[in-house]
This record gives sequence, C-alpha cells and structure tokens, in this order.
Amino acid sequence: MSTPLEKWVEKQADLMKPKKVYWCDGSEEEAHRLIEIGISQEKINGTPIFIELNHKNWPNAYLHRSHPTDVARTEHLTYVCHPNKEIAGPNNNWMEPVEAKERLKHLSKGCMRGRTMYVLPYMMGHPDSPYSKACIQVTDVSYVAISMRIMTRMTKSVIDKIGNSEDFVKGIHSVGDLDPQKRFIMHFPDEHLVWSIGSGYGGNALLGKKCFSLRIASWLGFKEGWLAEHMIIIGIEDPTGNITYVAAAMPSACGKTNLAMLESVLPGYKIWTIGDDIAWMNIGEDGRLYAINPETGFFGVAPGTSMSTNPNIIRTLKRDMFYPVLFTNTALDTSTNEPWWEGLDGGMPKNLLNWQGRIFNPLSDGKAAHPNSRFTVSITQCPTLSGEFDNPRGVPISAIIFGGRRAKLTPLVFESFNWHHGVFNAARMGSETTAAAIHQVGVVRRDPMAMLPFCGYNMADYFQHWLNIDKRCSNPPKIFFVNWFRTDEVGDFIWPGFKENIRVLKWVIERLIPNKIGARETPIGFIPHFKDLELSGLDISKENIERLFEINPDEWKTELLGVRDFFKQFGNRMPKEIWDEFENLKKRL
Ligand code: GTP
Ligand code: SPV
Ligand code: MN
Repeated sequence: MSTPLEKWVEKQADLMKPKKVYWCDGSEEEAHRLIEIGISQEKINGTPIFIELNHKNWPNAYLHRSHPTDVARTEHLTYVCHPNKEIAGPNNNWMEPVEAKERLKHLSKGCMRGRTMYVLPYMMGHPDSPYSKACIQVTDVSYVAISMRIMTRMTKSVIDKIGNSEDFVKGIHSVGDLDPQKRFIMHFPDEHLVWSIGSGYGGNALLGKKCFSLRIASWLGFKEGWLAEHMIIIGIEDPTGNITYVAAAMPSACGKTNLAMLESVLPGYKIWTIGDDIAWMNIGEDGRLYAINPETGFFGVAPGTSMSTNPNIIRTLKRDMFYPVLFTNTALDTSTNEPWWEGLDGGMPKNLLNWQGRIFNPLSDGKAAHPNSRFTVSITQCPTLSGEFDNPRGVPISAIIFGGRRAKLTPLVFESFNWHHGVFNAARMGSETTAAAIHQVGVVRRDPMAMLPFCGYNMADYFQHWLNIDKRCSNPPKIFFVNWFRTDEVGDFIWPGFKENIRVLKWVIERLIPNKIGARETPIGFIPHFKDLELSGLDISKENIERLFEINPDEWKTELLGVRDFFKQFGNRMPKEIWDEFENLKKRL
C-alpha cells in the first residue's frame, strides 16, 4: 500500500516523465555524491551543473552558472492563485487556480525526460517547534537539491514524520527548457502547494524559501494569528553581557545578511546571528513576540562582500566543515581557480572569466560577477551563530527595524511614536529596486515591510493583521527605521555602513531601556540627540552627520503623493488607522 506522499510523487513522475526518481536522504555522503554527478554527468543546456573550485583557499566550494536569462527572481511571472482574486490583492499576480494548474500541467508534460527527479524531504523550522512544517519538493536539478540541503533541515526522517498523512507542504520544480516565455512560479496557498517551472535560480527554485516560508506562510500566519516576515533575527550583546533580540526587515539586496553577521567596531558589543532572511513570529504566553528562523543557511549577495566590509561572512564561507559551499554566477580567477566578485579583497585578478564563463575584458565588459551573484552556505559555519538558533521556542523580540535603500528622504535612523505609527511607517516604506529581481534597478518603489514581492495575500489585510498584533501582544516590540544608503551631491554614500552600523544598533537598544536616553521629536518620529550617538573614531564631518538626519518637509510631501496612490489601489480594504496616520503625518509636516 503506498502512502499519500508516495502517490503524490508517482503522480508527478507520471506527468513529467523523468528517467529516474531518486529519494534524497539528506546525508553528507549523498551531498558529495550529487555534486560529483553535477560535475561529471548532469547538464543543463550542455553546461555542467558544478565546477570544482580551489579547495585549499575555498574549502568544499563549487561554482554554478545559471542560464543567462535566469539570474534573479522574476516577480512578473510569480502568481498567487487564491480562488478569489480579491484575496490575492493588487500586490499579487493572480490566476484562477484551475486554469493555472491546467497551464502548468501543459508546460510540465514530459519536461523531465532524460533527467533525474530528486525527491527532497525537508523541514522548515526546528522539528520540535509547533510551527515547523514538513515539506516535500521534487526537482530535476542537483544544484537545487544541494542548495535545499544547505538551506533547510533535509532528512529522511521527514518522510516518517509525514507517514500516512496528507498534510505536507508540496513543491513541484522543473527547469523545463528555461524559456522565460514558459516560466511560472505559482502558489496555491490553501493547498500548501508551490509549482515552479522554467527557472533554476534562487527564490524561483528553492521552494521552501520565499515561496513557502513567506508567500504561503504569510497567509497561514494571517489565518492563524502569527507573522511570516522578510526579516533577519539577531541578538545584540552589550558590554554588560545583556543580549537584546531584534528583528530587521529590508528589501532584497538592502543589507540584511550583512547586518545579521555584523562585526562590531565598538568594544564590548557583539552580534549573535539567528537568521538572515526570514522570521516566523508568534505571540508567546508572556505577551511578547517570539521569532524563529525557519531556514538553516544563507543565500547571500556576493558583490561587496570582503574581509573589510564583513569578515564574518568571509569566515563563514571559508570555514571548513565538510559542507558544500556554492557560488552562483560569480566570476572565476583562472590562475588560481578561485571565485571572484567586485568588492572582494585585493585587486581585480588578471585572468578572469565572467559570470557566463567568457574571458573578461574590464574595459568593455562591465561587471565580471553578476550583480545578483550569490553564495549558498550552511548557517552552522557562521562563527557568530547564536546558541539560540536551535531553540524551538524562538527568541523574544524587543525591537523591529525596517530599512530601505534611499539616496534621499529618510534619516539614518528614527523611532516610531507607537505601534500603529510604526505599522503605518512600515506600510508606506519605499526603496530603490536592486538586481535581486528582474526589473529596472534603482527606481523607488513602495515596498511595505520589505514584503511587496512576498506577501501571499491582499496587503491591505496584511496591514490590518499587523495593526491587530498589539491587541494580543501586551508587550510589543518598539519599531525603528534605518537607511544606510543616503548619498551626498556626488552620489557617494554618506554613512560608512557595515561594521559602523553597530553605532545605530547601540542607540536602538538604549532607547529600549526606560529613561536611559531622550530623543528629538520630528514630524516623522524620534531621531537621536547627537550626543547619544557613539561617533568617536569615525571620520565623518559634523555637516555630514546633520545631512544624515535632515528631514525635508517638501520631499516628504512629494513622497506622500506616491504613498497615497499606492494605498488607494486597495480601496475600502485599506485600514482606517493607516489613513489616520497618513493624515497625521501630513498635518505635522
Ligand atoms: P537578499 O539576500 O536579497 O534578501 O539581500 P540582503 O538584504 O541580505 O542584502 P545584503 O546584506 O546581501 O547586501 C546587499 C548589498 O548591499 C551588498 O552588495 C552589500 O555589500 C551592500 N550593503 C550591505 N550593507 C551595507 C551598508 O551598510 N552600507 C552599504 N553602503 N552597502 C551595504
Ligand atoms: C531576495 O531576493 O530577497 C533573496 C534572494 O533573498 S532569493 O532567494 O532569490 O529570493
Ligand atoms: Mn531576501
């Protein structure tokens, strides 16, 4: 007698016709075997899946080059298929679920011919956490199988855990023929199903990540009273040894991974890492918000990463724990067989292949590494990993920080007046677009809570859900906003960022201590008294510090025009409290 899981896998094999079905057990031995297969046998469009890198300098590291049209998330091809379009909201592409599945079936017929279908059993969240979820993904690429093993708790025991139950999260993934015209990433939230075809890249293909742990989980959170957020989770240790837990949301490629592994320049301060991309937050019995990281790895942006900007990331990548480390679409130094990207320590190597494997000419070719080139590495290799990472209860969150990428407008840091004001501010957030998704880069768009591409239901309902949290949370976190990316008249960042961001975190945690430090009230919120910001040892003029905190009422009034248009799309569904805060801000400006 076969189980519902076995029947489901069989059904997918019937449709996609792989030459072989292989059930992964998640073992180390298996990971190394699949990498061998990816080096010597498996190919996409004639290209091997993995190239072995220099293991002396980059232990267990392999390079993967994705198809040139498949280098980032594709938001315009991503759908959330609730039965009712209103539930998906104007923030999501929508297709009627029956029609969506017909399309996918049509595109999937025989799409795995000649390939292996890997069956991946994995958990999102610690298995002992009541919020963890047993999941199965099928895929036809070893790169995805290995990536999922790094990013999730992949073990055979998940199959036993599912047993005879129908209740498991389902992911169907095939690269198909990688034709962007036939690419879809579709979500069926009520069925806990994600179906993705035509892309082998990141969030399009690792279906436990954005697809399940954010789009579908946010919908579960809405129905069940919790939050699935695009947030890091860190502990900030101060010189007394006290650790304050903080969650921080920033849009894609706006600094989360770097903040999650920050090395402090201030003596006595230390960051403990729990997560760098996704937080699931529940209200605890004590009325506080508790966060867990459902993932077990980092899928981080390579360009800009170096010993000088973030030594802990480099240490994580180079820590030899026999776990595979993947680089995707970086350049390759052919003299040393090492990965390379813009911003890495040392100069540009002489003999480089660009991310597509072609000889790189710095004068005519632009960037050698793709701007969205990434590393995939196990969180267990992180030297700053918090002892609380594996705590199934999670950690109590005292502050939530929202950040964006804004050349102008928003100050380095400010604090909201209260929960509703903070929710409004997060809902009106804007950020300049980055290379993490395929679209024009560098244009400001509204990105509420850094969740625009990831909220699996109507964002107006999501705002209401956020507003309601403090009704059940007797001790909600304080809400702060940061912007590391303000520029001067020649376009250079004014704030040095990276390690120096600890100075801002110090102010944040001091504001949490009753009566410790005051703050200046402005129309948008509280900003620091300069005397309370630790700036010693920093080479930055007083004038520039003032510019970092400049609040220009005219710029803000213009901003609010865009905010109003964005909110208006949601019609009557938009919570009244959000509009009230909007009017309050307008009056204060
Ligand atoms: P996703 O993985 O897409 O969600 O990105 P992320 O939010 O984790 O961003 P990440 O930390 O990988 O940083 C993205 C880019 O911003 C990288 O090129 C970093 O080098 C750069 N960056 C990160 N923090 C800072 C900072 O404080 N200042 C400046 N100027 N750049 C930063
Ligand atoms: C992001 O875009 O926010 C990422 C990378 O973290 S991906 O997994 O591709 O979504
Ligand atoms: Mn992300």
